[in-house]
Amino acid sequence: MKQVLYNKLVEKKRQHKKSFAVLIDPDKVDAASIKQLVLLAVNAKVDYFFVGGSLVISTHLDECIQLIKASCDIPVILFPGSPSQVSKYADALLYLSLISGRNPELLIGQHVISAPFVKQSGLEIMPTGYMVIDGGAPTTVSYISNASPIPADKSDIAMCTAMAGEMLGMKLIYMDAGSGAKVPITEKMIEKVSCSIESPLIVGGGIIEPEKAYLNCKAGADIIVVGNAIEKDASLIKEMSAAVHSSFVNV
Ligand code: 1GP
Repeated sequence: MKQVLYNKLVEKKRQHKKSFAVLIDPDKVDAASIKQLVLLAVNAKVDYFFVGGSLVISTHLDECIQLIKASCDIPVILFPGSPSQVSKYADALLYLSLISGRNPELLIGQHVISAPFVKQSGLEIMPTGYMVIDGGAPTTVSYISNASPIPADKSDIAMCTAMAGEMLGMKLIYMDAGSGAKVPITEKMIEKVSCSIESPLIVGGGIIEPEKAYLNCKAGADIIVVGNAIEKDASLIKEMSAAVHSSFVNV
């Protein structure tokens, strides 16, 4: 299996370099806003675009990705809420298994059904242990997944879940408070999880301030994902990206 982007991620982690990913929900963009986002992202040295959502209604996923790819070299990584959100035009796919939940469909069921199609896509597949953490109110992901999130103050559960995911062979761990979460994940939980795994750690959900992104990186996040806050104010890309990249410590 292809591991080009993944190997780069691992190398970045080895060098203690942090990355910033802008999450694009295909339902919330059109050609003009994509072009504006790409321009801002290139100028701000954004590392990745994540594309997807727990519920995507529009049918222009392929076009969105083609437009991004035609306008910049920033890798596009699919962050799918369902197998219908697979596009061969992206660079890679977060192959998510919802390890924080106990819904067999999202642990393995949908993967079985879509496996031949996903394999045929030619995408780089990134096996990802996906952990939803309680973000203070129900989010689309917590509702759609039909699974309880990990309570925000139960860092030990998060730690053990991430460890189990990694030992089961998952190459990335994604801790997500859910898009638009009222309360983002605590640094305490991020630190506990990051200290217990070797895999790169993605953190997102409810991050609206650059300072929070910076603190998350200091606590051990390797990739910070921001969606909602940028949908509301695209100019935030610059500050967020700078905050994430400034947390790099050359050791
Ligand atoms: C959600 O982690 C992402 O799955 C990003 O969340 O939209 O709240 O930034 P926000």
